[in-house]
Amino acid sequence: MSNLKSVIVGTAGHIDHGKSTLIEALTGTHPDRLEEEKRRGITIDLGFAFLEENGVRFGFVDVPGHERFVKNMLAGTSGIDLVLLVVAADEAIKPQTREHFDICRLLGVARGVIALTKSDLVDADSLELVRLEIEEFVKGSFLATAPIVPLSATTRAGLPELKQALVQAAAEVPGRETGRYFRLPIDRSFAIKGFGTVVTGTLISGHVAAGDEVELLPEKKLLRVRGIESGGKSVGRAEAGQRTAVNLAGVKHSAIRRGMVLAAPGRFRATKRADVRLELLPSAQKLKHRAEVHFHLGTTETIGGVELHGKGELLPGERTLAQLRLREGVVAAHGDRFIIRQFSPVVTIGGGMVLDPFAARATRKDTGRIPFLETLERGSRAEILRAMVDRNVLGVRAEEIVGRTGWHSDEMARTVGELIAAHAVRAVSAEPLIVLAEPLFAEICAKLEPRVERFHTENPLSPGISREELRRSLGRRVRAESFRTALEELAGRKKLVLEGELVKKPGREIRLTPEEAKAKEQIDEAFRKAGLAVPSVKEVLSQLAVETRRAEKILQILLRDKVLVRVSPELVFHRTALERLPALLQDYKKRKGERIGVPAFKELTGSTRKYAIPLLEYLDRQRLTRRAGDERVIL
Ligand SMILES: Nc1nc2c(ncn2[C@@H]2O[C@H](COP(=O)(O)OP(=O)(O)OP(=O)(O)O)[C@@H](O)[C@H]2O)c(=O)[nH]1
Ligand SMILES: [Mg+2]
Repeated sequence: MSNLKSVIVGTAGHIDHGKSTLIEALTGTHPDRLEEEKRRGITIDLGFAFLEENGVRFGFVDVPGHERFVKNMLAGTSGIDLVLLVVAADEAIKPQTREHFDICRLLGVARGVIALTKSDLVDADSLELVRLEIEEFVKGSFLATAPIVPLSATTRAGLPELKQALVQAAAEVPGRETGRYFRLPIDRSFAIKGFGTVVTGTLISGHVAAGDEVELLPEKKLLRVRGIESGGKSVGRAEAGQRTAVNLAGVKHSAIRRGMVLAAPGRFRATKRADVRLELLPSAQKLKHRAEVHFHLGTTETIGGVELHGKGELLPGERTLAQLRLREGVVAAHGDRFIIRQFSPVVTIGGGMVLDPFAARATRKDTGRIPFLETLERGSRAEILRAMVDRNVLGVRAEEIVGRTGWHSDEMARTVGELIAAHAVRAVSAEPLIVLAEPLFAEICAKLEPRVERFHTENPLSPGISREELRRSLGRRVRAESFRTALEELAGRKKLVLEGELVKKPGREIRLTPEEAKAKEQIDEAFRKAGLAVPSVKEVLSQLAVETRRAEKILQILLRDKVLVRVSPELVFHRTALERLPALLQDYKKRKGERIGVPAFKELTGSTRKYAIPLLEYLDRQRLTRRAGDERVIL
């Protein structure tokens, strides 16, 4: 069973041309399920049937031909591998033959088989005429070389030939992306007695297994997979390219609708603004900038406004890059195909491919958008990543790369690795991974060095600039991670030295002039001599021969070197004075017990109240004492 190739075939064609009858003739299952369908003899909603033939497991999606149900047809056609275009010999090509054909082409269906049904109703000459008409119709298209098989579901003539043509076309269907993240656009939700909720759809990427946790979008609800069926059989796991029924725990079937998506948790999210490649059908009327349209993607539909990039209007048959503003959030990934239909009257007018599912608002100033989108459309993975990174001065997070490209995180990591090795990007953070374009990174480095240099020139008495101040000088358009990495880079290249919170140029020593050196000694001396009865800072500085600003810098140096210690905003003590305190306290504790009040402390240290309180608070902070009411406990 596992070596069967799964291929999804969607029918297409005008109403009453014999699509459902043909599916029944091929598979034994009549795809029409609804009471109303049986009564009216037409298909209204999607029908499903399966066939195993020559090593291929065909999953058929039968669509309605009625023009009023094209939106159901759209939900069924996205995700098919092959189209079975049905043309009745007695009617030939009709409006929905054309519309369905256009839809298949716009959705990127690459191949198919053409069934010329009801051949029992016409003579050989008429049959030949219709065949010519069809050949003319598909000329130059994806169906140009598709076999045209005349048949009759009534007499069963031509059915073996059709099966053979399907098997042959199936052999050419390439394998799907099973390595990407799981995504299943839902086309039905119902309940089965004893099983609970079941949803079905065409699995378009990745795989899903019983026991998996999946996310229902756009609801963002986590659910557990109880079981899986594919092709009408219970299976442990289903892969991209298979019709899949998922039995879900923890949700009512009525809470799930066509258009919702089951996906790998956290990997997809809904978007309301996407940049796309858009193509207008030759049969459509011209499309104006900002026109409203019906938008269909996967099994979902909503209304959207079309903003043409750099154009006032789009002429029939033309292509352009555009931005779609969607009324409701839609789960979309790079490369997804979509269809647009005219607002009113509702007819298919075009479609295209999603390039950037999380586009920024379109602005006139953004001249880089068009080349960027062209790269997204045609570029290699490395080119795409590079273009994304180049457009973002802040750098790009791994999560964003995966979200905008639809790549698996392994593919993303490999591509990032290639670009790092090629020195095109720089990882400024590993966890979470954030990459920045190398030229932008180099620019940050280039700004930092002269900034530090200038700081030294302007502040000769300061040992270095604080990281915080240096960071601020770069402005807000630099991430903290980029700044940190740039500092490390420059430190590694020995261009800068990092010392705790300070950044300086290497070999940069504070060079004091003789007067400054003298002043430094004087300050040191003044505080040392004072012991615990310290003078005010102002008083000391005012007695120096150097100007106040420089005197303050010298004080800073003494504080930084911990010769002096700031105990309160106003009070500075010499280290040697403070170093005496623990011994004094311990001695007191031995003599008088562990509690000491403010008066006793004043007496012990020979200080006044003005000093005693800040000193005690300092000692509390140093955990040498602990406050207990009005007293302190010596620790
Ligand atoms: N004589 C003859 N009649 C056919 C053949 N195939 C289908 N029919 C008849 O054509 C009518 C329409 O067939 P359907 O299979 O319902 O057509 P359909 O394309 O599915 O129609 P919609 O789903 O409504 O678009 C039915 O009455 C069929 O019995 C055929 O090969 N020969
Ligand atoms: Mg039908």
